[in-house]
Amino acid sequence: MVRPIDNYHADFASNPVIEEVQTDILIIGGGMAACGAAYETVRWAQGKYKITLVDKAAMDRSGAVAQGLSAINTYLGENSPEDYVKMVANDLMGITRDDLVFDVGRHVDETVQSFEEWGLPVWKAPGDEGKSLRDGGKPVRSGKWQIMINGESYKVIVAEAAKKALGMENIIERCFVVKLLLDDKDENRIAGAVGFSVRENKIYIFRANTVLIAAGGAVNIFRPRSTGEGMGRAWYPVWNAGSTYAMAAQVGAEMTTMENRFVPARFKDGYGPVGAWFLLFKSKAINGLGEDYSVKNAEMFKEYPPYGLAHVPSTCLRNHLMLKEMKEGRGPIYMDTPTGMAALAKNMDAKQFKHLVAEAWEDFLDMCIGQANLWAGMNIRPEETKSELMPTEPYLLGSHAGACGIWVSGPEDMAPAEWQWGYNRMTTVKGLFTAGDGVGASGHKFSSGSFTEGRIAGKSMIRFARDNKDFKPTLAASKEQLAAEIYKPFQNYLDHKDYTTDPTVNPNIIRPRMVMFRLNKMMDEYVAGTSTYYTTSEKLMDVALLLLGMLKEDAEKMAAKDLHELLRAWENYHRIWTAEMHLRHIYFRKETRYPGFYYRSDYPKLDEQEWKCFVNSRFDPKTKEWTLKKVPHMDLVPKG
Ligand code: SFD
Ligand code: AMP
Repeated sequence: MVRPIDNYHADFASNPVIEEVQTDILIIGGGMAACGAAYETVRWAQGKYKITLVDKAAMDRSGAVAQGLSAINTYLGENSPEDYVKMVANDLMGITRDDLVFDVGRHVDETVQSFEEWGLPVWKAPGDEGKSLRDGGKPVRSGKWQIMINGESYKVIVAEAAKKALGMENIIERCFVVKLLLDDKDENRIAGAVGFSVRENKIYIFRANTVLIAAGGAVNIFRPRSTGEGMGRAWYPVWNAGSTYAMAAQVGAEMTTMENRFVPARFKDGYGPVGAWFLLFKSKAINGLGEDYSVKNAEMFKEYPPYGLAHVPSTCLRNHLMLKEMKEGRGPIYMDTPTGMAALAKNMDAKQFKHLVAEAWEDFLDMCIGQANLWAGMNIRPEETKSELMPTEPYLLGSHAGACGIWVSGPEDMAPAEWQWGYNRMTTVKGLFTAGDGVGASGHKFSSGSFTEGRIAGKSMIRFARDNKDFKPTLAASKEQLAAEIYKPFQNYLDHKDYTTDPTVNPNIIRPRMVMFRLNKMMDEYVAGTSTYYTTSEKLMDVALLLLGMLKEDAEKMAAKDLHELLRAWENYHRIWTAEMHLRHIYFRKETRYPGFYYRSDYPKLDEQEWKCFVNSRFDPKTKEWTLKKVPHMDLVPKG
């Protein structure tokens, strides 16, 4: 139970227990990538290194896979890694790192086969029931890359493997990591991190030789469509607040593709994913007049380069076609579930059809329970009633159909010299690694690819630890200084709480909820959120920069009355940093690279000549200044 600090002894804010943890390898996060890293580091450590994992929540149900999933979206099977590279490049409008994508592609199947061995039920083609993937069992494919699973307990199964590998004595759950620490003696060298318990009056100071930052993507940067009574519903996990991007940027890691975002088309209000409906249940999305707008508007694709000649147009362009209908008043957009299911039912008997209906519900019960609840509440039977679709608020992530993240060193056997500086998946900060949503310019990893990338990074970290075994981390700040910084929102509250009787109105302090609302509104209105149909311009972003500056100033006065609010305060600091990067990158890229995800009204076209390149940024921890630059793009796998 979270109690307000007034009920604690008065020195709660100034006198936390401080636990110092010395470790060789620190894994921040307990999601898919972190579990992969835990599993793999233990394999290569051979008992010689101490490995510690810290998660803000409980690993069994933390991160994006908390509710489970109904499909694994990256399983190559009969497809080649080269083909996978082309698909990813196509989907992300040509600007991806082929070396990183290829690396995931060549290893991902082994991961999925292990998941099955650990107990994850994978659907099998008729005749292959009972035959494992590793033994050549054919999965039920919903699409070229996707396979179906009974995945309600997906995360529990994956977390169990990681926990067994590491041992619970090396795992700290319910500790929110606030910031990374650089070494005091060696510039641009990671030395540790600090965090706080969300349950106890306790602060953790970690000293480490090498650190993996794998704390997922960023949600609630933009005003969500679900406000008021629906507040709290989102497609991506609300508890991932941009910690990966913010903490890495703060210590000077080079970031990439932060202008990218993911605006998923989802079942309206419940945020149910659409993939299985398009692919497995063969449904079509139609406009309010019943027209298949993907066919009707297909000419619009021709304006954009067919990068990888993939068999489906990119995700942002699919949105682009849908938005045209919405803007021109031909909404609402529907997923025509009855027609899709009726077509499938033609070759089915009554029992098989009942099974199909059960699977339709299970798709959501496995990964997005709120959507099934909404269906029940709205009297929707998918075999009889269409469901509305809607493009959601933007999310920042690097593992789904999005590519923002950190710039990392690539695999030794594939990355060109410019993309390689020693250790696979190491950021530009020595000893700091990342994976999953953290790695930029290489989306479409999904759950399986994120775990795989965690494994790749983990193996590399062991090599780094071995090569740097004499390193002794030195921290610049004292433990008391670090504790005071983390608990500052408590102090702000204690110092000013009695000034007014209304706890939400106080001229001296601001509550985390209000800060989030301000950020959400500003990003929505000026940085291409839903209220402008994802449109912005330099002039709008000038206002955003001004407002963000003021918000940052006020956020210094964020006040927390209990541990829960302290968590909310620090999530907001991470969100603000992430929002700033997103804004600065969109500002810098003077074109509309991702129509359907965002539009620059002052540069409405995609400009292949000037902008077929990465945009990278760096915050200098010493000067506190941002620099942005273009970085040449290279095709390592031919795309013609
Ligand atoms: O249907 C801190 N995803 C799907 N992947 C698939 O393979 N198939 C699907 O069907 C997918 N779909 C889907 C997906 C996600 C969601 C939410 C839905 C549907 C509803 C995507 C994958 O889940 C995603 O790509 C991976 O999980 C990404 O892995 P990773 O490791 O990068 O992120 P994470 O799993 O969210 O883990 C983050 C961890 O960090 C912790 N954390 N810990 C300490 N301190 C901090 N400051 C922290 N901040 C965060 C979190 O607790 C968590 O452990 S579908 O839409 O396509
Ligand atoms: P989603 O449910 O939208 O997250 O998508 C799940 C998977 O299906 C991802 O691999 C998507 O790229 C893919 N997908 C979603 N919609 C479509 C579509 N209309 N056509 C082809 N693939 C899709």
